[in-house]
Amino acid sequence: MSSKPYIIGITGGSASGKTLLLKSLLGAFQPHEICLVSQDNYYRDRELQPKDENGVYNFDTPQSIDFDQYAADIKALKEGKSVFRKEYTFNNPNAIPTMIETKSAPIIVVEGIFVFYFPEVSNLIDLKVFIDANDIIKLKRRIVRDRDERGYDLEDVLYRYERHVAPTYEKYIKPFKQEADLVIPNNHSFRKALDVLIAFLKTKTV
Ligand code: UZR
Ligand code: MG
Repeated sequence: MSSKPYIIGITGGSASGKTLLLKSLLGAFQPHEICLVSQDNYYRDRELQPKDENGVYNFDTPQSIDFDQYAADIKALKEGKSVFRKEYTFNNPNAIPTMIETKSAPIIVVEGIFVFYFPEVSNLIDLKVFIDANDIIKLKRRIVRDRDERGYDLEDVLYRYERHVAPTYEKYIKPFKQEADLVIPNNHSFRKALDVLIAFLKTKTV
C-alpha cells in the first residue's frame, strides 16, 4: 500500500440502514480493497453494561462501547496492521461467535451509532456519511429485526426504543448530522446514493 488508507465513517440512528448499506458497499469491492470495523463488535461484556432505573440493560449509551479499543484498532488498521476481534452476537442464544481477523485495506469503513460522537474515532475519519430515515420507519425496521435477528419480543423492543434508543438518537447521534460530509436519505432506497459513493471510493483503491 503506497498511501495511508482512506477512512469512511458511517453513522445514523438505529435501524436507519447502516449495516444493509455496508453489505452492498462491501460487495462492490474486492476483499483486499476494503475492510470494515463495526462498532457492534466493541460492546463491553454484559456485566459492564449500564442499567436503567428499572434494572434493564441499556445498550444505547456511549459507555456501552469499549471505544479505547475501537479507536486503537482503527489506528492499527490505518498503519497497515491486522486486528482480531470476537464477533458480537447480540441477544441471539443460537449464534456462535466467530473470531474476525480484519486485514488493513486501502479503504477502511467504520460503522456504528457513536462513531461521530467519540472524538478518538471521529478524528480518524476522512469522509463522514450520515444515513437518515424517519423515526417511524426506523421503529418499524427495528421491530422486525429485533424479532428476527436479535430475539427480542415486541414489548421489549418498544420499551427499549422509547427509553433508550430514541433518547440516544436525540442526544448522541442527531447533533452530529451537521458534521457529516454526506447525508443519505434512506426512507425508501439508498441505491443511487450508494452508486455515487462507490464510484468515489473506487478512486481510493488505485
Ligand atoms: P444498530 N443492541 C442490542 O440489541 N443488544 C445488545 O446486546 C447490544 C446492542 C442494540 C442497541 C442499539 N440497543 O440500539 C443497537 N439495544 O444494537 C445498535 N437495545 O445497533 O446500529 O445496528 O441498530
Ligand atoms: Mg447495524
